[in-house]
Amino acid sequence: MKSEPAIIGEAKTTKTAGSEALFRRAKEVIPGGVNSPVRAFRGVGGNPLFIQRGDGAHIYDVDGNAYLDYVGSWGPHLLGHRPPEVIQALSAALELGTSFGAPTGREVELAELIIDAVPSVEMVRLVNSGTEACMSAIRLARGFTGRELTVKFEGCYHGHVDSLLVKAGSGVATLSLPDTAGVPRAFSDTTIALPFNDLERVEDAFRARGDEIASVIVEPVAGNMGCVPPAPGFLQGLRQLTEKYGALLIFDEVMTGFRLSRGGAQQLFGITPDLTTMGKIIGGGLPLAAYGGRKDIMSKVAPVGPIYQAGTLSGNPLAVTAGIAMLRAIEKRPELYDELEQASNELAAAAPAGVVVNRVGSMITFFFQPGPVRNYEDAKCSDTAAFARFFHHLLGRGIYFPPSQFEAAFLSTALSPAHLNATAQAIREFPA
Ligand code: KE4
Repeated sequence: MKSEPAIIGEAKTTKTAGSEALFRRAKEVIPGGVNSPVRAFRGVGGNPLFIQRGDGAHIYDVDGNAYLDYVGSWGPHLLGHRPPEVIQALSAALELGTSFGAPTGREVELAELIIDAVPSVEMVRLVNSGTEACMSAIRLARGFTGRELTVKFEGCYHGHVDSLLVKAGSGVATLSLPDTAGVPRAFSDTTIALPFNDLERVEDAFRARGDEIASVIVEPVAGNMGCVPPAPGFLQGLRQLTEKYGALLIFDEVMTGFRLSRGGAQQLFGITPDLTTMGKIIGGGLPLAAYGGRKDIMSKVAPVGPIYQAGTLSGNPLAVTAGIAMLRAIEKRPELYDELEQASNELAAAAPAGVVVNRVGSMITFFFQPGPVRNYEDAKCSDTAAFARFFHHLLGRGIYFPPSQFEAAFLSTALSPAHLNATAQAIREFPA
């Protein structure tokens, strides 16, 4: 085990020549020098750090600087970097090969683990990304209902699915991009985007076009406009409206799945969706996601049904191995969710004056505004320049937060009390 870095949280100047040189090279060959826009630090200014490795609660950049990691690869690393169970399983799996394009027993095992953990999932299909999972789930909903419209919520992000890039969150919000560049009007017209937490507007949409709406897709706890919890009764209201009008309720739990509880947000809030998308944690840091739900719906997916979805590397043996190790490790530690709830409460208590904190379990966002933040319009009133100063204040103290006001920070079980104390102290020292 490599030695822990120097005490985190003390202001220090950091050498970043290596990252800067790599960034210059990267921008010549990769759009914006990154393979995903939100990594580019456009939301906070400055240049992205190029990461050499991760271990436990830390990531280390190419210049040797250590950071407490509150991004966790945008969610997968619930147990911190390189959890022993995952690394050992992957090392053994490498001896068996990487991909076969044929079914493997491990895929069955992971499917069974997901079904055992997530209350509403009776059958599941493994894919490679959350985008694929959400794209497939809304297609399945259209095919199953024979309807064409999808209801989504402003500020929620379900991957770069053509028809869902309408008032989307995450990188789209961070970069203030026009919603539908490159997406034909015919696609975006199949999506109705409504304010999150506004049940009346959902009811109005169903009254007006209920017989055309195939599904409502929602992040049950929004993370892509920053963390925004569901208002009391909102999720239950969506469940009742979709049942009343014959539409499917899709919980996008790519971020919340296995993060907020072993059964995800649906277990935490006691709601049973028709379909669920998952990702991030279930791949243990490797490319793996899934969509699943009622057997009568999933049985419409090819090759048993007429709704096609496929993938060369779907259920990839290495990713599945990491996922199995992750879910088994989580299963052994049911107390981790209470521990992370207390940990995020400690950070929230350190918030500067004038900053409102939204959090659910290990998802937390410091909004630089008095609040409340209940939806995307509220979130957009935040002082993003102040957030950028906060981000760099923490970074200079060896603490790596998401480089955007419109993202959730993630806590991992690898964070020790000393790490949390140092982080809370650094937050308190932020000059308001
Ligand atoms: P991916 O295609 O990025 O695996 O998953 C898309 C997705 C779907 N649904 C939810 C709720 C998500 O949060 C995501 C992806 N999350 C972002 C971070 N907020 C990924 C980070 C990035 O785009 O680089």
